[in-house]
Amino acid sequence: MADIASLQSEILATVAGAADEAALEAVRVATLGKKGSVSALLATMGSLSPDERKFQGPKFNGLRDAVTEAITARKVRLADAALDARLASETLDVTLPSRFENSGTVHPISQVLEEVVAIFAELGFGVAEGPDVEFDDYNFTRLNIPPDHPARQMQDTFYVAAQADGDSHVLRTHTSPVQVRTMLNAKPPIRVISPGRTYRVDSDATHSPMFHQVEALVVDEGIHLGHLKWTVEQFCKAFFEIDQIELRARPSFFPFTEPSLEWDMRCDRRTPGKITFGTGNDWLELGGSGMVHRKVLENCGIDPTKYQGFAFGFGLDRMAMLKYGMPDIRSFFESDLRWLKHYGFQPLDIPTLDGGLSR
Ligand code: 2NM
Repeated sequence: MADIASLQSEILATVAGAADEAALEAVRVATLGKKGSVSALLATMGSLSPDERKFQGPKFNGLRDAVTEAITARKVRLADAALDARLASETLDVTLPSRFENSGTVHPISQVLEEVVAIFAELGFGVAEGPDVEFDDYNFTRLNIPPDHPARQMQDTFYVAAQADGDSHVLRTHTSPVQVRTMLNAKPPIRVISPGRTYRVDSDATHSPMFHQVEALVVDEGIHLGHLKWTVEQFCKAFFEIDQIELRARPSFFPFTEPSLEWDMRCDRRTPGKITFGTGNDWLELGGSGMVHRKVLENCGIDPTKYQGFAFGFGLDRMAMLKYGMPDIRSFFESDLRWLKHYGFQPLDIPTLDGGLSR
């Protein structure tokens, strides 16, 4: 009968010496495999007398368990070492461009946002942001929108369930509350745009319950309608990339501006599905504007006897649709890969005024 203790230490030494997973597998086959040394020993149990079996059985089983355990442990060590070696030897160049067929595209809204930011940056405007879930106070009250104003109605506004702080919240219906926050926190001169998501209870081909707005705000001494018109004009020329435009102002009403104006741009829509800007006999609605109401300035801690302001706002989605000829606002939010491939922009084409906004 073999000396089990010395057989075990011999096998464990071989296990410990196995240099890789293949060598270890060879040891396993040679010991625990069908024709292995340990298996052969276990096979002799059947021919032992009951007394011998009682004596040798536990030793055989102990040997098999010790060898199994040693091989398993060694296997884990070797696998870890193999992974470490692989990680050390393989490198991944994350700066390599992706394959064209796998690369994503810049969403038209992101592209148009970049274009708008670039245009206003050139004019000296900063970018201000605020939360989508906004205080009722900032979204309505401070903007001179009284409690009974139709804009507050449940049919138009997404109200948010009461919060622990007791304040009333809404999903902002415009980005004007960002302008409120800006005026509360900064001293004139103020020149900011506030791009972002806005929410209204509305859905059809030209309205989405979530859409994007950009508003511009200028507050300083001696600001007047001329500054407003010039800024709208500069923006439109740069955004639509045309030198000659004609703007038309219509009187309007917003609670937060006085006077209030809406701007149209001359265009040609005689060919169905196509708009040309600058010439033609038609008018395209751009957005609303006005001189910031003195009550709004007061509500935001600005002295209306010293400072004046103008503001205007437009829909980013609408601007994208007009510039790039997209017929349905809902397609912006459907994540249809074919649509994104068709209308999306290349990630490295950053819009600049001198390089061209929309290459
Ligand atoms: C518009 C139209 C007219 C506007 C007003 C203000 C604020 F906060 F200064 F009062 N921000 N934006 C404004 C004015 C927005 O969007 C159609």
